[in-house]
Amino acid sequence: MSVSEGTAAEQARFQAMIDAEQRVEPRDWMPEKYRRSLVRQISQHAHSEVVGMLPEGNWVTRAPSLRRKVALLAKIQDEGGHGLYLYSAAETLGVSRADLVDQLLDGSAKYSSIFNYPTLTWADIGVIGWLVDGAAIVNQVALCRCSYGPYARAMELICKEESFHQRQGYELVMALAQGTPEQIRMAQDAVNRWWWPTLMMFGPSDKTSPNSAQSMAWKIKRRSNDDLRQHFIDMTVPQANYLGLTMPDPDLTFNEETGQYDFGEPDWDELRRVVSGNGPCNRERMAAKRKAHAEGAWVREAATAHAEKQRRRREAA
Ligand code: FAQ
Repeated sequence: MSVSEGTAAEQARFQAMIDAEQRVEPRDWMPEKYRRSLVRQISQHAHSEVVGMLPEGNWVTRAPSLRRKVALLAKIQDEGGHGLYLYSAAETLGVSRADLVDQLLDGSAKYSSIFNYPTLTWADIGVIGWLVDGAAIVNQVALCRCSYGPYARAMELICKEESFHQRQGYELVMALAQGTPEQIRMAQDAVNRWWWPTLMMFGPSDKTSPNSAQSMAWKIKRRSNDDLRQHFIDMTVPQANYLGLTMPDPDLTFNEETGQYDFGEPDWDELRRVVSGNGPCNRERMAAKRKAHAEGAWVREAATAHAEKQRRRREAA
């Protein structure tokens, strides 16, 4: 990997690759700002996957049946795996996973706002699968065409697993929506609490998103925040209609002319508050991550010692 300011020829070759839809690989020369923007986005994405295990982990011991418990455990394990792929993709850009994790733990790195909301009832677990994984897929399908090879390839595998997560969430919510009046009420309450935070996952509006224009020009991002949000809404509202559930937005209406749903304005102040560390569960999430990291220190030490012993053995042979 070469990340200097670059010669005119290197810059031209990089731009030609982007224009020709060729993937940039770790050994190719790339502008330093392109590299840094990728490290920023991929590491935030990795942190989101691992912090995202916490709200769901909260319900493992309370899943209502063995079948639901197994599905939830498998999903949470998948999210941990996604974090590992993504940390590895970031490492191809010359940063270490240990440094990225330190940035998460010292509070200097961001992770998705959505994981700072509490999971109050079992219905929240279904709604996370249906809405949160649904939103993640819409975003990540576009990222499968990201110009940086290792990130795009990680996205392809992750999208396949997220599709399964979304299906299990939808099936769980359907069971509740077809259940007793109390179960229906619980499902609707979860939708009411998660709908707006899910829409905020796509980031600020295009008018105020500082990174979008450059990321789109470099083909890191293929679709804008607002474009993806609209696509998610158009896809999801008919699913809610089928379930007999409603979204908590009085302005949500189908527009016959555009063929899309019109919707109300998300509370951008709330997004800013949550992203800056003041959401309902930010402190709890970070405390849990710091505790797990401290308690796992001996595992990292043992694995490093084992790897070192293996290396010496190979050298001696
Ligand atoms: N939360 O200029 P933009 C999942 C930040 S994975 C927190 O628009 P950009 C799987 C943004 O980073 C979910 N921060 O930024 C799962 C930037 O800060 P910076 C995660 C946010 O990068 C499911 C600043 O605001 N997915 O759910 C948020 O062009 C269930 C300005 O924003 C990804 O990370 C937010 N919602 O677009 C796991 C996908 N929105 O860096 C467990 C990859 C914005 O300048 C259970 N990432 N910010 O300091 C992306 O597509 C993009 O990075 C966006 C933001 C769309 C998130």
